[in-house]
Parts: sequence; structure tokens; C-alpha cells
Amino acid sequence: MKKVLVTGATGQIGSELTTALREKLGMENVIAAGHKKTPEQRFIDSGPFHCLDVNRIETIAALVERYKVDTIYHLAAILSATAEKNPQLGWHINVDGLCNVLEIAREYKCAVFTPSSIGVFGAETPKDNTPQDTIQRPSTIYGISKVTGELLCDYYFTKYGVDTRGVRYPGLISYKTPPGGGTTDYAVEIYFEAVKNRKYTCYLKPETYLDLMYMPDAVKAAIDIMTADPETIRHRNAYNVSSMSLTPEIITASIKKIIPDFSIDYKIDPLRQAIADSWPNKMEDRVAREEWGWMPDYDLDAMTEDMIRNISQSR
Ligand code: VAH
Repeated sequence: MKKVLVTGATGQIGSELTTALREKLGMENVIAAGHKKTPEQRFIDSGPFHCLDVNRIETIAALVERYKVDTIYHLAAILSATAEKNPQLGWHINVDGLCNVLEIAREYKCAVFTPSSIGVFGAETPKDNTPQDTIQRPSTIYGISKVTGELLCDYYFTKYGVDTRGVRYPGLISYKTPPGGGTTDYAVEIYFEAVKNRKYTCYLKPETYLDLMYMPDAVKAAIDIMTADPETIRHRNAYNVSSMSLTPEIITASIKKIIPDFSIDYKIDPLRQAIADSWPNKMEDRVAREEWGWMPDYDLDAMTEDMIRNISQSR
């Protein structure tokens, strides 16, 4: 992995992964690409940035050719709640966009990282210790697009030898970018509201368990899977990676250790509650630990301390 293209580089994962990759590979070796017409200053200052529409294959080819890209981190996607309000757009970006990336990877011999999600599981899937290999019948267009993505990536590996790899992310928590239309966004908003207003109105029920992960661990997983020895990885698309099973109540208790007067109340969003109820409480990630050494660094209180400190400092 020497020359990397990151699509969706201005998103929640992309913005932090781009920074980490530039620290690892050098700023000129990581090309950030986003759909936004006005690139963010921090991307312009720290390396190449280009506007990119993943549904226009020629724009992907142009960047891969110009920079002699050997690895594509394909993060451009519409998240669950937004996609559920516009399923055709969700499919067009999440699947048609991935097909374009895979075709370019096949033609230019690039490796491809595509994130999957706990969203690939549905009501029939075991919710506790969700196995690596189990039934995947998601009820959201986001989940259907992610299952399709896993199968497409495995197909391009088997049929064409494209080096495709991916992980199934839990809900991700970070402070560097605002939430982007996901079901798990509450776990980001709660920290910002705790620091700013000492109170938060949550759209999920207090006892709603979700598999959640701190962004530094998600970035670590994305880099470790792509630098793993290809001889040791057998599951490829995509590995369960897990770290914490949390509820709004549990996160609230952790926040109150630092902000004792923080309070939470609830105004349930039926759409996102239904999506959350169809997802696992916690995935089982033994296979990722065995095949490429996956291991999260952050627990809940360490994440809470880091989130509150950084949000407070940026105010
Ligand atoms: C979402 N944050 O809520 C994303 C993620 C597992 C959830 O895919 O849609």
C-alpha cells in the first residue's frame, strides 16, 4: 500500500482515516476525494483533494491513472436513516458506486477496502455474539446494499483476483465530524450536547443495545486489515469487528462520571428505533482476532474521557 485513494474522505470515517493514512504513508501519497464542491481547508492543506462523483466511473479512473493509485479505500456511502428516506439514492450511491470502484480496481489492479456494517444483519440474526457466518436478511436498504457490497467484493476477488477486503463496523463514535444521517448518531450527539447543554433528548429508547466503537479503533481496523498478510485472511468481505455493547443509559452513566449534572430524556424516532431494533447487540469477532490480530484499544470510560476532553477543547 503506497499510493491510496480515499473516497468519501470528508465523511465520519474518511476524514479521520485520511489523516491517519497521511501520517503513515506521507501526505502526497493519500489522495482525498469527496462529493463536496468546496473542499475543506484541512484537506487542501494536508495533501491532494479532489471532488469525486462515484457514480461517474471516468472520474475515478482519472484519479487512479493520474496518481498511480494501488489501493482504494471506498468509504463513499449513504447511511442507514438517510437511505431509508430515499432508497433509490441509497442503492445508487452504495451499490452502483461500489461497482464502479470494483471495475476500476480490476482494470488498474488496485486493492479495495469497503466497510460493511452491523446493518447487514436483520431480525432473524442472533443479536448477542452475532457469528461471523450467519443469516443476513436486513430490513433496510442500507443493510441490503451492504450485503450486496460484501458479495460483490468477494465475487471480484474470486473471479478476477481483485484484492478486496472489508470489516463490518459497529456504530462509530467520533468528535471530528458531525453525525451523517445514521441510526447510531445518538452516540455522537449525546457527547456534544452533554458538553454544550448538560442535557440531551435521545431518539432511541434507554435500553436499546447497539454494538458501538470509538473511531480510533475503527481507523486501526481499516489499516490493519489492508496491511495483513493475504495468506492469513480467509473471510475478506467482511470481518465482524466489535468493541462495546452500549445503551443510551450506559453511556449516560459514563458521561455523569465527568459531568455529574448531565441529564437525558427521550423522544423516540420510530424509524431509527425500528432500524436499531433489527441490529445486533454485539457481534462476535473471534475470526478477525485470529486471522489478522484485531484488538480494540478503547473501552467506554476511556472513550468518554477522550470525547469530552476534545469537544471541550474545540469550543
Ligand atoms: C449508521 N453509523 O447508523 C452508520 C452505521 C452501524 C451503523 O453503519 O447508518
